[in-house]
Amino acid sequence: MTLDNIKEEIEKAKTVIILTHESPDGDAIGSSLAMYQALKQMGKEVDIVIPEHPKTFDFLPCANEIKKAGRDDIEYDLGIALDCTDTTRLEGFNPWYDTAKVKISIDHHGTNAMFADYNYVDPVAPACAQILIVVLTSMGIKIDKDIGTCILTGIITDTGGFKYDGITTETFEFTASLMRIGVNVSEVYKKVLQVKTRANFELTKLAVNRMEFFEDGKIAFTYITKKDEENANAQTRRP
Ligand SMILES: [Mn+2]
Repeated sequence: MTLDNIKEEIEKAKTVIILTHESPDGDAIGSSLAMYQALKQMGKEVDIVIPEHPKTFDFLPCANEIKKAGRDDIEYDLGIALDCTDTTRLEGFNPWYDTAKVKISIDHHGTNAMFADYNYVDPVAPACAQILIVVLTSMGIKIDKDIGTCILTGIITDTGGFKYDGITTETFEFTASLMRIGVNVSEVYKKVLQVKTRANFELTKLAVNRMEFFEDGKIAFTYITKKDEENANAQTRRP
């Protein structure tokens, strides 16, 4: 079974690189940081590479350990892609994934291209982070407050705050179990969905000002550019 293979490969690996999709959201970052901490708990030499991400997620445990690039002096024993439908979405950092001796992908998109050696894809899960509960538990990892906060961030982001189709009884059971170990669910909720950074506000302003309506107001169109994001200083970039 895939899950057994994944467990086995993770146990065997000494060096691991964790990657996620470009323009990472809370699920991408939360899932990656949860896996990163789990592998650290297991004593692995692990790198998490996310060249830039919205500042909203700077509060997450271990966010300051995220790297801009992988190591070029080694070929990683294992590459893990999270929340990622295909390798083109790994952007310019797929060389480290491509050269990894074994590749794992854990994802919840029905369109996943099954590009890895071991693909654990559950299209019914509302977030990649929710799949990690199963994966990490099967690996014997203790989901502590920090790992739980990262997983919760992924779930809250991808369910729009528990409101989209796809949330399950497990979503709430897991959230309840996090509350029991002291995770402040309402604080995470506010930080992820309600706090507006200055950059966020500036970008919203631009988007609203550029909005155009078509088809009798049934369709609204607007945009922001990469340049706008840079001007608003919206992203945390790794040096
Ligand atoms: Mn996701």
